[in-house]
Amino acid sequence: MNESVVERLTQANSLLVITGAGISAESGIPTFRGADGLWRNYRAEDLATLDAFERDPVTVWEWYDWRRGIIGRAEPNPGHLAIKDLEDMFENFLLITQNVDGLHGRTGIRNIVEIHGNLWRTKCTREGKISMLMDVPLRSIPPRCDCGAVLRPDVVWFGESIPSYALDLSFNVLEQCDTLIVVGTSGVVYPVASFPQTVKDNGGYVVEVNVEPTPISAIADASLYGNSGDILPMLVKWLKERRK
Ligand code: BV8
Repeated sequence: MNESVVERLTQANSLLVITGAGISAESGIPTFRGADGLWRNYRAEDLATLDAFERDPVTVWEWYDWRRGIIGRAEPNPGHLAIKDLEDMFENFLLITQNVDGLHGRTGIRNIVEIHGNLWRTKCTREGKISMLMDVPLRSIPPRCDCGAVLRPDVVWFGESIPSYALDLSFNVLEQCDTLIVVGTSGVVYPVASFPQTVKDNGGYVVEVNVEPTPISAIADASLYGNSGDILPMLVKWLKERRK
């Protein structure tokens, strides 16, 4: 483990963690841009849009039903659990996740922003009402609200704005945090892709955890290459030993 990283994390006062699809890869969930990310040869970017949903809600819901089936059988992995440990170790802590799989929430983590939403929630396309829908598989495609209107997944699609509460909270923490660990993201989806640079611009220390270099590697103070399910528990173990 990189000694300077542990040293800097030991001194951190406010820790921000950002995760992407890579944190869930070891739980068996396909990443967005990885080789296993395709479904019926569609690219995620082509399906995760309002336009695709309005054009073909059945196909988009079949894609979510497929993902919900995989996620429903998945468990949080040691990487998710290590981030929960970090929350317990730092008084000022926030997790911003781009993932919509809900796996972080299943660790009991409290200080979390699901900035792209959660695919276990639905929103009525007529009333805007938010509900939980846990059926796996879905009983009808597309699922409908009691009012009869089609439901949509309560996620942020490409071309849609991030909910203002999530953006405001994220921007506040970006200004205040002195340390960022960014895990398992290719760093290509905005606005989250711009967050590590914002932390750097504010004098913060940025650690990247990924299996391969990304655009974030160019600005990170340290890049730890390997599986997040291996690296994060090791980081937590070292931090706990330094705090004894
Ligand atoms: C917005 C929910 C205002 C749906 C998702 C500025 C410049 C350019 C473009 C834009 C811009 N501002 C806005 C845009 C447009 C767009 C955008 O960024 N497009 C990109 C493609 C260029 N952004 C938006 O539309 C956002 N809205 O900004 O509103 C606006 C709107 C329009 C125009 C201007 C302004 C909304 C974006 C949200 C999209 N919704 N998900 C759903 O999931 O069903 S995004 C989707 O991508 C997921 O949430 C996913 O988490 C996220 C990011 O992808 P990654 O997590 O990074 O996943 P990926 O597969 O790419 O990478 C996985 C990584 O893990 C890899 O690096 C891999 O090496 C690593 N890895 C793998 N295994 C492991 C591992 N690491 C560690 N351990 C392992 N074991």
